[in-house]
Amino acid sequence: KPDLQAVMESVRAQMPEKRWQHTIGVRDTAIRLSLQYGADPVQAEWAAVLHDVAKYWPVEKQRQTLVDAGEQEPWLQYDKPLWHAPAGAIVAERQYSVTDSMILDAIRYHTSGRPGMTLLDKVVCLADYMEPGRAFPGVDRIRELAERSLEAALIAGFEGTIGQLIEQGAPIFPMTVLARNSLLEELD
Ligand code: DGI
Ligand code: FE
Ligand code: FE
Ligand code: FE
Repeated sequence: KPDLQAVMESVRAQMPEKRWQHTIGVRDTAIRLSLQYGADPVQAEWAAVLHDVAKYWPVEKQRQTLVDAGEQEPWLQYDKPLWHAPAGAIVAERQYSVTDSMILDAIRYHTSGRPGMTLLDKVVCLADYMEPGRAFPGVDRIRELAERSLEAALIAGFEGTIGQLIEQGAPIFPMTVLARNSLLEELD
């Protein structure tokens, strides 16, 4: 397995300090949620450290990464802020030698979500929404919901994102809608 400390230094060098602090917040939160809900904290830490590795790459490099990898999902037909997630999964595998498909998928779907999210997917995506550095309207409610239900908290997160996109007149990546529908079915 690759060395986490070395990967962290490399990831840190590819982003501004503020984004690195976000990454640390996601890592700490993802580990805590893992212990609370029974995910593997080691998988959560790896996914968290790498989740935004491609966030500050030029969008053209993000696009090229997806094209070169023969990505099947139509990410490129939707908003650019979606691209860094699958690009991050590709670089985690090819550049950082991560072979665990659970970790790679948690990175790949950390922005969009997906139907049938795994426990690890949920922990990483939710940690991304609620890490201590996040301050957007509704984040406190997400943190409250996270104390009793990963699914309810994530639904609130996606509903906030979808609401924002609608307000902006922006398209919604269909997988985000499917992710929310799937989480609704999981609620008791
Ligand atoms: O990378 P981060 O800022 O830590 O967080 P993220 O990966 O969740 O955010 C990416 C942005 O993508 C988020 O501000 C909303 C935007 N976005 C654009 N279109 C969509 C979308 N997010 C989702 N979930 N679905 C979309 O269709
Ligand atoms: Fe992200
Ligand atoms: Fe997110
Ligand atoms: Fe993030």
